[in-house]
Amino acid sequence: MHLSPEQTTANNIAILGAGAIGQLIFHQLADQGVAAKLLVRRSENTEKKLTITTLDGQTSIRTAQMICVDKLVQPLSDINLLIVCTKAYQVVDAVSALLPKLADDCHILLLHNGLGPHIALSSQLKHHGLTLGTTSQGALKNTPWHVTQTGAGISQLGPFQGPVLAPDLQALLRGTLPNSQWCDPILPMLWEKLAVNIAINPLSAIHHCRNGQLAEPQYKSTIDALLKEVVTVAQADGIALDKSALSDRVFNVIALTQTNYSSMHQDVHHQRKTEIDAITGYLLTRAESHGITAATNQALYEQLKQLEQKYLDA
Ligand code: KPL
Repeated sequence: MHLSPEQTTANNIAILGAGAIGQLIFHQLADQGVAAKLLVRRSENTEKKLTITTLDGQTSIRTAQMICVDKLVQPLSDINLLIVCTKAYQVVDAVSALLPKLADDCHILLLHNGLGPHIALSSQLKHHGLTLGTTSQGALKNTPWHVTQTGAGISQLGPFQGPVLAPDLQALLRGTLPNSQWCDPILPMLWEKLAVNIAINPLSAIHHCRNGQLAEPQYKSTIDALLKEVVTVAQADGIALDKSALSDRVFNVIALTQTNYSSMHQDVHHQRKTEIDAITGYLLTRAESHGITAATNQALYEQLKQLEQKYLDA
């Protein structure tokens, strides 16, 4: 199926980052009649054909307006929502560089893995509303501009700072992201998702295994210790988490994604920088600020950093 590009509404949305999730959301917005612009690095300001294969096996091709952030001359004054889908370690630099080009009333939604960039950004955002979110939708890139949706997942969004996202944009996002919820407060939800990533990502990357293998008995006590530390640090941060509910959630995700390789496993496998600093690293930073030791997380963090350093330095 080939869809025409004139799917515009009064909502001017830009997606920063054209990874699998950024492209998936581009197509999901197009299904709602919104032609989002894609803000990327290393591209021409041009139109590109983007292809998606959805869970039901249907393939669609759409035209996207690409804007190269390194070649921005004009302000992006017409954008009223910026959805940030970059890697966690790119968020602060990428958003900071864009801020002077955005209108004061442009709302920002962070939709990356892990936590942390919201703290660094919050002092820079004088006027912009900031919404935080998490999505467990699955998507893989077959080629740079063809994504395949691999799992339905859920999305949770909620206000963090400044003006709250306008009701029509909230409604649009709720209609765009399948199984999505508006959560106020949002931080407990983001901590729960962080706990899942803390339990699964470093272990699967260090042991070169699929998520499903972490259900084997030899990993049980480590996962238990990792989650106990998460609960303690979250508590000190004012977030109450239930250890047994967290553990159920982690083993449920392990079962549901048993044949998948975690994103951190894939990053290590392809010798890319990982998101460990926004996952385990965030927990350790919060632990340190409260004078708490998180020994099991600390040990995995160091192991993963050593692994990563070997190929990043090579
Ligand atoms: O979010 C994930 C990731 O890989 O980053 C999980 C939930 C662990 C699924 O693989």
